[in-house]
Amino acid sequence: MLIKRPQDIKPSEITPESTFKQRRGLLKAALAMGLIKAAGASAQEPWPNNPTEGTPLTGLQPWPGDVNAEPTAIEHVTGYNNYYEFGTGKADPARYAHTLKPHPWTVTVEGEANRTGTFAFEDLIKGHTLEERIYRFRCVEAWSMVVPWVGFPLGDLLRSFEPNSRANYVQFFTLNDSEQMPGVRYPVLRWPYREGLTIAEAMHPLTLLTVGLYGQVLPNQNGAPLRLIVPWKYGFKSIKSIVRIRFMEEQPQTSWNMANAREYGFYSNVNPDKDHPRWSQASERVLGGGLFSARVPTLPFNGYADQVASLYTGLDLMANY
Ligand SMILES: Nc1nc2c(c(=O)[nH]1)N[C@H]1C(S)=C(S)[C@@H](COP(=O)(O)O)O[C@H]1N2
Ligand SMILES: [Mo]
Repeated sequence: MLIKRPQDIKPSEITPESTFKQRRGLLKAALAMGLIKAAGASAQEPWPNNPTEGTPLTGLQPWPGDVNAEPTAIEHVTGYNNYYEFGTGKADPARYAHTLKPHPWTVTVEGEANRTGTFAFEDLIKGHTLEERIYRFRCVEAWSMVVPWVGFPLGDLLRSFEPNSRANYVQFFTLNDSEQMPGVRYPVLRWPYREGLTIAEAMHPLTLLTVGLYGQVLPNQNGAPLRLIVPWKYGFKSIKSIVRIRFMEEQPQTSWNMANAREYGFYSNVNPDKDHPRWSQASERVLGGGLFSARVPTLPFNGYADQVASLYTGLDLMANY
């Protein structure tokens, strides 16, 4: 993966960050006063009709597990991206992803489950409570951000398809359309972009089916209209603009593993002890800290070890990276 310097980060004109902070402050105060419940009581308000870039999402529930750190400025979250379908430069997705058409959108569900078929995006999120979760997010290239994502646990959706006893893994595919995605004309990766999780990882309550950030619908460059966020794994496991979900008995192929198996394993858990063959994973650069942005030590499982380490009991994490 290419590494760009902070100067390449495009500043954005719109900065809804102050609005975010105000709203967040109100939510926290309301939580403290017992005016609202921490999770899941009220039903989600309808998904906005034909949302465009920046359309606000309302009725979001705060989440009690937020990382205790200041969120990264929105211009970094939406201006410094990896989305190779729109080019390999960090500024390319913000520049070119406007050609993606995230609405209308369908997702095809197939494989080892009782309920399969093609579903409209709106039907998939209907009835789920959207939460705002501030997660630590770490890229394999040793930079990190703190992002207020919006979504709900992927497992809540997957269970509705009634996976059968052979469903040991779940594979995900991104849209593959050269009309909308100029980058797929170049064989930098195996298209469609694909990723996989064990069924236990996919069902883990931290694994977020993500439809927004900073209280708005997902910008195209961040994977509209729906993507995964798997906070204890390197960013590349968090596949964008998903069109297909497949329940599988055998371990699925993933685009990065197919591109370079020595560098990118199936598990891809954040592990400061396991170097990438070309660089250390012991520390990370916190995005948004300016030219001399802080390097901080990387935490096992990106700080989520208490919640997820038990998924890997008995697995050699140096051999299974
Ligand atoms: N379809 C698709 N999904 C993708 C990628 C990609 O190139 N294509 N890049 C991955 C990588 S390497 C990272 S670090 C994250 C970046 O997410 P962000 O741009 O929202 O920060 O998306 C991941 N998901
Ligand atoms: Mo990444």
